[in-house]
Amino acid sequence: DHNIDHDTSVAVHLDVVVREPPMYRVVLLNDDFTPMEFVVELLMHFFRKTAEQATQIMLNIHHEGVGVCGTYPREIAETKVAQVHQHARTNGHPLKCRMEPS
Ligand code: TYC
Repeated sequence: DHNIDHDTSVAVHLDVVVREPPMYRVVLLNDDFTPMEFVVELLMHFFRKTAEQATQIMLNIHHEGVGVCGTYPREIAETKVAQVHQHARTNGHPLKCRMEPS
């Protein structure tokens, strides 16, 4: 009969495919002014690094010019960049933070 609602009388087949979200690296850039200790403490606080991990990452940035702090889905990466800039500006440092597709 043409009045039957087939959505209520027939089981609808759903192929549910869950994929990983696109990921972004959050990187810090070197500069000549931001104190090393400030960068280490920032890496511990915002990127959950140990003191040893944070020191290694900071020194890598100091020597290479750029370094990866972490890799996150887009919205989380955007929040990390904003938090780093807010924290750096509040404390009078020119530290730059960026995100890039990974
Ligand atoms: N180059 C800075 C100094 O000598 C330290 C520094 C490290 C700054 C990493 C920024 O992302 C940075 N005080």
